[in-house]
Amino acid sequence: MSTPAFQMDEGWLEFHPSPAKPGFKVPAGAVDAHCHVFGPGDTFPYAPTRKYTPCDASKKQLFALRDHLGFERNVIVQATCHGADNRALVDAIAHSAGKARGVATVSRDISDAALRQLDTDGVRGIRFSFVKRLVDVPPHDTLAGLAERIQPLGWHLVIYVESRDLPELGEFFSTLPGTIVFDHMARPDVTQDINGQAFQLFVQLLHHNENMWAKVSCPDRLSQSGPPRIVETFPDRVLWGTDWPHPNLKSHMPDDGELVDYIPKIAVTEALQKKLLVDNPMRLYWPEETG
Ligand code: 0GY
Repeated sequence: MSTPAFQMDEGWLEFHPSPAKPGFKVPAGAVDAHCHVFGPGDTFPYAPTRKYTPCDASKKQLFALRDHLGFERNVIVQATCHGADNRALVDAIAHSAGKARGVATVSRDISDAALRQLDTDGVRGIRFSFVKRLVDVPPHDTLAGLAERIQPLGWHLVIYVESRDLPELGEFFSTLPGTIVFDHMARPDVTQDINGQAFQLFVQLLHHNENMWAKVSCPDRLSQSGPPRIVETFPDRVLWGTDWPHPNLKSHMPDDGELVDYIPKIAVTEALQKKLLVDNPMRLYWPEETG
């Protein structure tokens, strides 16, 4: 047997090997708007600057999961373990028969021509992570400069931040141009009440900034005090994703079928489910197909 190019970190859990078939049937045209591909490391090596080494999770496995869960499309989000090397992401989009688009990570010195090439490749946004266990966060002016540069392409920003850092960063986020999507509802502290100050700060940010959206993903990371009512409050600015292959979960691994079955608890009517799973992601990622 050949040795893998990279050994995943100790304590890491691999994604669920045989997720259940969900009982909840997602609407036609549903988009899994937050998922990743990892490597495989022997073809697409992990970044030397990474803070973790994942298990390989290929495009083929992702597309099989998409079909199994009843989804039609994926938005593949560049994970920090690949740094600003978007080759695995672009390769996955290229092999998706038009059923995937992507969110890339780029460095400050990327040329306009390289940005345009990513656009041709199916990228529609860039991601900034402010999660210190995952990245060394670049200076704000670097990020603001990149945010300006993507506007002519019609792209948006995806921000991964933890709620405890929102008091410090919320004002900066309010100065950024264009649409901004927050991953995983800005990772609320699940030991605190959903009506408490920390989560309400995030809700207020969305109330005050109509360009801000929320991914209501990751109940596996967020559940303790019941589902927050974000989908009802901001029905046209929410997205949902599996977060497959669920990086950095060390104590339990969710069954992706069960995650899909959770959707009706956070999007409680058929109309809301259609906005969350079809209309909103299509508007952001396949706008040319929407009216
Ligand atoms: C997620 C969550 C995590 C990691 C990343 O890019 C990443 O490395 O996003 C995490 O560890 O919380 O969105 O998949």
